[in-house]
Amino acid sequence: MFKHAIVRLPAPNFADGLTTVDLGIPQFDEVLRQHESYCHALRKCGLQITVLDAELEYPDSTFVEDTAVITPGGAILTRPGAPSRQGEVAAIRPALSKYYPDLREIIVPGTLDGGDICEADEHFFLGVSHRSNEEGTRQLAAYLASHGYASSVIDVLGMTTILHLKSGISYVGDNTMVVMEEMAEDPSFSSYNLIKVSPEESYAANCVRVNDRVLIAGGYPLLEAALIEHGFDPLLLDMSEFQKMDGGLSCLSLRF
Ligand code: CIR
Repeated sequence: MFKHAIVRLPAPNFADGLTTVDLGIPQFDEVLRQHESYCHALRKCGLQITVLDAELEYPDSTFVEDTAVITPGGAILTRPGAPSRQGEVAAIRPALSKYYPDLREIIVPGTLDGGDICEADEHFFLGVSHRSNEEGTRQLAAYLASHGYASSVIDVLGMTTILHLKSGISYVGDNTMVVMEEMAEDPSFSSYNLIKVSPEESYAANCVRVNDRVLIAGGYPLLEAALIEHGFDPLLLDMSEFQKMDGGLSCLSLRF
């Protein structure tokens, strides 16, 4: 069960952040509205939320998930792979250290984005991507092992359609993995029940189990129906403005 989440308000220069997609410029009033709905959804799932102020210096800083990896036993700050995002880590530290006084950190030459880390109960999948390097995943694996967690690496460097590992897979509990069709044959997932996401709905593969609900992006009826069929209770969120900046649903919060 999650009890808390940390989110950060989008800054007025949100549209100046990094993106690889060509979906238009996010409309700031709509960005704020969608962010507010996201916070409302987390509260509805029973979470107490810390809402951090917008950080003008870091237009991508509303994507807080990339700055830390949290386990039931402790938390570790990351070292984001995009140089423009590395300062976000110092900005999240005070909020996180209230809950995790013994914060660890990924250090040079490691790079790691939280979006590359998928926790599936006692096992963590660590993505090597254009943001997270092997050294970063090696440091995280050692940290996780010291807390009794197993991990394995999945290389997504060759996948041009996703930014992070979790853009393509999400663990939703009950031994079930939501997975983009093109990753579904990966032997790493052979012991899970798979909910496959068709190519036209691939953005929705990034979803989040929060207590009794699964938060998913709205407008993806096949995935919504598949989740219901598997006994999950989806909660739909409008994500269009975050999608324009390559942002998935999970990256808007740190949950613990
Ligand atoms: C970036 O490119 O870093 C941001 N514009 C989007 C980060 C999304 N993070 C995530 O999905 N974990």
